[in-house]
Amino acid sequence: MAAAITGFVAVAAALGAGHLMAGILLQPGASPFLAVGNAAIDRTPAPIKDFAISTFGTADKPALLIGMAVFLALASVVIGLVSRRSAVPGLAAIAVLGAIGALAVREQSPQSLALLAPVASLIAGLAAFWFLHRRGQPTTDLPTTGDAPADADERPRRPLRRRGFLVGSAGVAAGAAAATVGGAVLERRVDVAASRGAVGPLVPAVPAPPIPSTAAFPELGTPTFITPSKDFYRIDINLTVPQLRAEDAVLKITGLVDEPQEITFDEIRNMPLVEKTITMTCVSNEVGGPYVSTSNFLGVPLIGLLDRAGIQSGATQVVGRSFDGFTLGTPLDMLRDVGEEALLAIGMNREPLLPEHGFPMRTVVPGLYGYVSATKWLTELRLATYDFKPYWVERQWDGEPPGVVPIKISSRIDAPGSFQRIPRGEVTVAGTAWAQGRGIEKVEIRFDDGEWEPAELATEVNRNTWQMFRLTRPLESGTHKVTSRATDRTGFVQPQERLPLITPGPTPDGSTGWHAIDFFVE
Ligand SMILES: Nc1nc2c(c(=O)[nH]1)N[C@H]1C(S)=C(S)[C@@H](COP(=O)(O)O)O[C@H]1N2
Ligand SMILES: [Mo]
Repeated sequence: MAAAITGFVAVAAALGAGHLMAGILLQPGASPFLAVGNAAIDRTPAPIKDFAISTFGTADKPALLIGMAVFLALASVVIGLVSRRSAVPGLAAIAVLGAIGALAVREQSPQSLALLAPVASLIAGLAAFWFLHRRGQPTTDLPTTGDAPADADERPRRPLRRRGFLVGSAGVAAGAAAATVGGAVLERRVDVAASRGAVGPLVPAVPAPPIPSTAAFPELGTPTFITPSKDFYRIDINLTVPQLRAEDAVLKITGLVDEPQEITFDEIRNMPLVEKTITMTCVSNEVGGPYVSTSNFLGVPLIGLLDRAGIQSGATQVVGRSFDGFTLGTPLDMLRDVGEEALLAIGMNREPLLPEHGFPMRTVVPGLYGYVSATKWLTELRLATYDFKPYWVERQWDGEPPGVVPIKISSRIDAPGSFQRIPRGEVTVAGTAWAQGRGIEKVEIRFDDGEWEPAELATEVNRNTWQMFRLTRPLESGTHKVTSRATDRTGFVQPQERLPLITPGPTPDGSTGWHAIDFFVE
């Protein structure tokens, strides 16, 4: 028991010390535990990452952290148990864990100072293990043992020794907890909330047209037309939200340009802001899935900023780089096609971006999936060729033409819910369809594999947003199935064939297939 506690508490001390030092350094990413998690994410092959996203949804990161914590807890107990006789295996194992932490921090953190965190971790882990191991050893000579005859003195001293161990391990555990909390508190010194609060009201020079109340049927179960910012889907590779203050943010425009630029957040904030209503979609969204949301984005036209720098003729790809080093690439000609609609955004719904959605600035390109267009925590736009391989391209999700495809047409039934029981009488089916860039021409509904019937479309807002639909029919009691399919303004019909997201090769490039729901009429 003492051996297990020794291993467990020593590893906790190591993690706590690392977290505290990361807080002192103001580099959350230097915390060895988080760095190992981020390094693991970087190494996860795209299909597995995709599986994680579709299984755990946005909880994939807590799931990873909990998994790591459980693994470490078990490993630490084993480390303690195998060190009952000698401290050497435990010390060696802690040194190995420390080295893994240091390697991960070196990889994940651009600054060499960050290495102080895993070093602190290592020292704390070794010291705590050594200290507790000595106290937990019934056969080790403690200073109080003196040279009294073993047999006579063993009985009265045992409880004392055990108490010494328990007090020692409780003390170390409390220290580890305090260090962890301290690290978290210290990190708050980068006060992104205050920075965001200080941005002040964002008023567009060119507001988006108001959303008609007839554009959605939330009373029937469709989403509201504009997604409340806090409910906007979130997808990124980050375990912790990158903390970049507006006052520290500078956008560099580099690469194949005549005049490289450095534009501060304040300069952008003081440009005439335009507002665009755009529906964003993640390539990992399964048919019927939740990774699609709509916002009034506020910012300045992206292409105008790039043209200001003078794009050179060899450029084919616009690489967005994020504060944490993440990169993505947008084909320049696709960006040009979208024209003034693509934004360097600083706001959503008239407020500064939420930290999770890229505060202080990000890009948004209507019609393209997020992973090839929507860099959050943006720090640089580099005009490049396809020789540059962004994060996901390097990991097999093809970003080169024809790899970059426009967002695929899709429709989703939001009501009735899957397996919902509905009172006898009329059934109203309502849902959402999108084909950003092309617009929705019609949505058809079919009950129980019967004839397709056109649904009523809600008022269209613009071709870059989703469009709601509804249809009411009397249905007999029993189990029913309802299927939807949409057609875009070019006449392209949402295909029936379901392409799995997890396929070998340069896919996924977005899910296809019809959405169907089973429900029950009483
Ligand atoms: N810096 C950064 N930007 C990123 C990502 C990321 O992992 N890091 N993920 C992209 C993906 S895959 C999507 S779908 C969108 C999601 O943006 P949201 O979280 O604001 O909805 O952000 C994109 N921008
Ligand atoms: Mo995505």
